[in-house]
Amino acid sequence: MTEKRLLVTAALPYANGPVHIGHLAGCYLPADIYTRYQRAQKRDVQFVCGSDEHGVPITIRAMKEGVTPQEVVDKYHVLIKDSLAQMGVSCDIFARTSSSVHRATAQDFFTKLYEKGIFEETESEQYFDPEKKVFLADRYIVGTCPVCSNPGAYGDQCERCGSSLSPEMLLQPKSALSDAIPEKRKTKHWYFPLNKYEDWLREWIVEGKKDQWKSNVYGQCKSWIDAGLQPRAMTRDSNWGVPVPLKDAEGKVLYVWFDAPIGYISATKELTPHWADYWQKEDTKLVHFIGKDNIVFHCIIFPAMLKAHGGFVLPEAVPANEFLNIEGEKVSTSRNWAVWVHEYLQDFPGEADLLRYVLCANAPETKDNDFTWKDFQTRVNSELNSNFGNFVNRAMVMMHKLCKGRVPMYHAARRDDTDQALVAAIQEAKQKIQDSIETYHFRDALAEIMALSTKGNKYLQDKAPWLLAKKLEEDPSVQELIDNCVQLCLQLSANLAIFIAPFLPDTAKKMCHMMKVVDRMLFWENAGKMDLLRPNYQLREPELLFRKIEDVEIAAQVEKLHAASREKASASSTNAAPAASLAAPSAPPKAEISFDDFAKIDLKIGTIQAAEKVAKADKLLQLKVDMGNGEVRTIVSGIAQHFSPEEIIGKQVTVVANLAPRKMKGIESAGMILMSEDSEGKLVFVAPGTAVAPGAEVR
Ligand code: B3M
Ligand code: ZN
Repeated sequence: MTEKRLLVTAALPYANGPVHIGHLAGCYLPADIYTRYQRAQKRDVQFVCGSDEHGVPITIRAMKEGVTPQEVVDKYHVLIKDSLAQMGVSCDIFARTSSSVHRATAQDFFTKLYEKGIFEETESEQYFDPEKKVFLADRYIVGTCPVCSNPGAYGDQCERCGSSLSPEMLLQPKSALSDAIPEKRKTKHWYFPLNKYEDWLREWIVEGKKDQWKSNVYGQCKSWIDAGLQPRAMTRDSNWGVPVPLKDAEGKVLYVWFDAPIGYISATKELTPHWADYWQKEDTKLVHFIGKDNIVFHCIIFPAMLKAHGGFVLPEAVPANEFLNIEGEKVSTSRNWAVWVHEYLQDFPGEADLLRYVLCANAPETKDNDFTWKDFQTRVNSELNSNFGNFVNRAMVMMHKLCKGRVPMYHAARRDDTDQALVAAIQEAKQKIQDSIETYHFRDALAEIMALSTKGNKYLQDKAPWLLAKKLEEDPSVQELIDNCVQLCLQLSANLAIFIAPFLPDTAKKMCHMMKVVDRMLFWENAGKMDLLRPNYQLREPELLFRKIEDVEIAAQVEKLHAASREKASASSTNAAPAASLAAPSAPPKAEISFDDFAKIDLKIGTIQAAEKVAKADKLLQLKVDMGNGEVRTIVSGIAQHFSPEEIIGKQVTVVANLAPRKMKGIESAGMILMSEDSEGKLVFVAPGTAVAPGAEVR
């Protein structure tokens, strides 16, 4: 292991909402474990993070809450910062991209690229709100989804059925700001020519990182590069963001993915006057912890920007995690299907370590994983309590009962194979744990620690000092055997404190308190030592490290999760109305129509005869629907992420039979299927209660 200077970053959370446990498992906990370990190794490490306070998500949230973007970011910056701090995420700075240091840093970066002639200036047509006189990001255009008829679909996506859309595809498109019909206008932007960095990226990543980066990260980068890179606009028309530092750029700001990663640099600047060492000296190891949805920005775009600028180090590792689902379903802020960190902390005050444990033991390091409250309970009760906590507690209790509350001496003359094996196991564990952490395999490292504690329990069981104690009267020298057992168990406990500290910092602290040792003992150089606690040293009374989680607590959490999502669904029963959505354009009931208007719609019941996935469209299914009288229609529906083709065959559905046909992915769709959502926000077909003949009219 090289003794390089280390700079650790964790993705800057958008300050448009609280953080959930998927965020923790995705990048904040791994970054924290890694950094705490590096600090214990006495390495020169800085861990920077902060809130990402620009971009469309923030302005949308502001609109929805009827406040200014600044008010939104002020609120969520504090909430996120507190949640992370209380979870023990020990970043050295939690900065914000609305700071003046950041603005200057991002502008300087842009100017440097501009002066080097890197950017291409391009005029293009973009949607414009003629009433508000602003350009509209795709997200700011709302209308009816052509796939599921959700009236609150966005110009880039329908959050009800998941279809990827473009503004042109929306029926009745409107500006989310004013209800005006958007027009196309010319606007100028500065493009970063990613295509010119393709060869360099190929060499640096495809050839250079093959065996170094995690396969999920490497694979994503490779397919991006193989698909060919395009110039990317690095500016936007908006009044929220870092202003573009050019004369003819009024009303333009830096693209949020241009400024956000520079946030790592500006955060380091705010943290230390030696910031440049961490960014510009070759012997710095830069590690970005992120979730998988941020891979391309951290592995391709930002490095290309750094390369174009010159003089910066590039990331040595980007250990991105996959996603954490909750109770078998994808986290959805729009459906409020999430476990919010600030709520966990309210419900489990002072118990950050329990969640840290479960999220690391079950971290989505190589694939998406599922968090369930039942698993939380099982792991806390049977792994933390019955294994780790139990071992430490028994060691302490034995010492108090059988060794007068003092650390006994070790009588080397009576060492046996079992003792030797335990000592060897501690040393082996140290090596494995450190190798795993250094290669970002935090689950493995944690499992190794738990395995060591299992060995401790087994050792104690085999030695059974409480049985030995019964023989003391006839043979007082048995005390030496008791002493040896308790000695080793206590040394193992001290070692466990060192090992667990990066993962469960509060627990390690408690252990230090019980063992009356100072935090300094937790330095990694002490791991593997068998003289951490001196003989005759008096220790405190043991206290339980963890408590058991009761069934009622779990039931309450599961109910809370469902209730929150039900509430969300009913608060927005007319559409999906996601948290990040625009309440105004979609929520109000539609204008009254005459019966004649209604009578124009030809609603019929159909039966799905066949269904198959549409190539290159992960959201679409192509259906053959029996419309009665021998008529079978092709209808394309954006439900592929909600239903498998097999499960819907034979289902009856309501079809808008006289909707003008539309082409989707080259397939002509003749009609639309009516959908609704159940109380949990799951998509369901609007269907007759009993089977009816296909072709039956809906009146
Ligand atoms: N704000 C996106 C996200 O939370 C983002 C990360 C920025 S890291 C520079 O997914
Ligand atoms: Zn839709």
